[in-house]
Amino acid sequence: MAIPSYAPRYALARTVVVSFSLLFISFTLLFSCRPPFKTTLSKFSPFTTSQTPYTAAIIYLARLSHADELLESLASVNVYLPLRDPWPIILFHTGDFDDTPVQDDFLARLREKIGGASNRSDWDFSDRVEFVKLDWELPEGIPHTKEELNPVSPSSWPGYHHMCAFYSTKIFFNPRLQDVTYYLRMDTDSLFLEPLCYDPFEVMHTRQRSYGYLGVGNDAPIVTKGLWRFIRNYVDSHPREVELQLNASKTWKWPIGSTNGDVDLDDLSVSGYYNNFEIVKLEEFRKPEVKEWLYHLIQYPEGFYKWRWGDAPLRWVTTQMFFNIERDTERLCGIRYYHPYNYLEHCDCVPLHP
Ligand SMILES: Nc1nc2c(ncn2[C@@H]2O[C@H](COP(=O)(O)OP(=O)(O)OP(=O)(O)O)[C@@H](O)[C@H]2O)c(=O)[nH]1
Ligand SMILES: *[C@@H]1O[C@H](CO)[C@@H](O)[C@H](O)[C@H]1NC(C)=O
Ligand SMILES: *[C@@H]1O[C@H](CO)[C@@H](O)[C@H](O)[C@H]1NC(C)=O
Ligand SMILES: [Mg+2]
Repeated sequence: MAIPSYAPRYALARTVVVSFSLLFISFTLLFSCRPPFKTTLSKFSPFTTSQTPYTAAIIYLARLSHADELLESLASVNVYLPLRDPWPIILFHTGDFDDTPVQDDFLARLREKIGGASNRSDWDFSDRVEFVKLDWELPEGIPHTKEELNPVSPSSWPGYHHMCAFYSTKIFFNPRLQDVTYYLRMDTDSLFLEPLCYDPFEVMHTRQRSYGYLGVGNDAPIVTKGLWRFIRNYVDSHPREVELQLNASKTWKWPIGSTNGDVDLDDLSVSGYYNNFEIVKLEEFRKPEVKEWLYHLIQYPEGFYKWRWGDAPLRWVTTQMFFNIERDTERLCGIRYYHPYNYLEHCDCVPLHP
């Protein structure tokens, strides 16, 4: 079945090919200078909390096999993203970019792509690129072969599953990001299409947001098996830390018909941010109560490695559980952006300081 271009394959992500009824292809899915002087500063100037210093980074999870599309994406960052400071561009990888000649070659190609070897401003951009290696190992407690584990999405196992676990949980605790206030994630297949009329980090910081996004879709039930029950159990055991917040939320919805057993929870999709672009204020995801939830997820490795729970729905669930959505999240408008299978409703670009 051909899926129309505005509909993702199951939405958020790549998965196994199943022509699951359209009903369930629910449609489209489509930080820090932990400011070292924060306390001191606010002591002296209590009315300028939004002026506290911050640091930022643009991050990718890179693969040498996708170097061409990564170069396109980086070129779009170079021309279209106006940033107050030349923040680092961190390319996380799992070993394929480890050798210096490979890195040098990639950076030379980047300079060639964005301008020409003698252009100093192109050097400035490529000088900001860093390579950071991740060690991905299958966790204890699950079979380490595909045959024994029998994952729902075998064709992408285990790389894609590692990616989901990385972006859902581990990213917040990565040592390179320890002193980064905000990260902006791009995927190798993410592209900016036109100039943006503001610096998105400045918007996040000025408005004191914890999570910035472009749109919301959902992941199909085939890749969220067991997730609703996992959430329900966690919420039931954390009435004060989590249930109170969800009860008060205008955006959180438990699946209809699930309480009386009319509907099998495994047949219901879970919403998710299109987080192939996102801005995250890291320290907000390191608060003890969030950490406890993330740790709970890690303690159930089948979630990521067998059932292929995605980082997109988990980002949605985590922000819903712990943030005040109206106060803490920002839909970043006016970003002309492309990622395969995501449908984004356009909203106009409004400069931060018109
Ligand atoms: N190093 C590495 N990176 C990966 C792997 N799988 C995915 N990624 C990266 O993780 C990011 C998300 O992967 P995508 O394949 O674009 O995921 P997706 O957007 O959900 O699925 P698509 O619909 O295929 O685009 C991209 O930057 C990928 O390059 C992997 O096995 N190894
Ligand atoms: C150098 O590159 C920048 C952007 O990458 C471009 O705007 C500028 O025109 C280039 N200058 C020259 C002399 O090529
Ligand atoms: C949340 O709402 C449900 C349903 O109205 C109620 O049973 C539950 O006690 C509430 N939980 C808290 C912690 O207020
Ligand atoms: Mg992608």
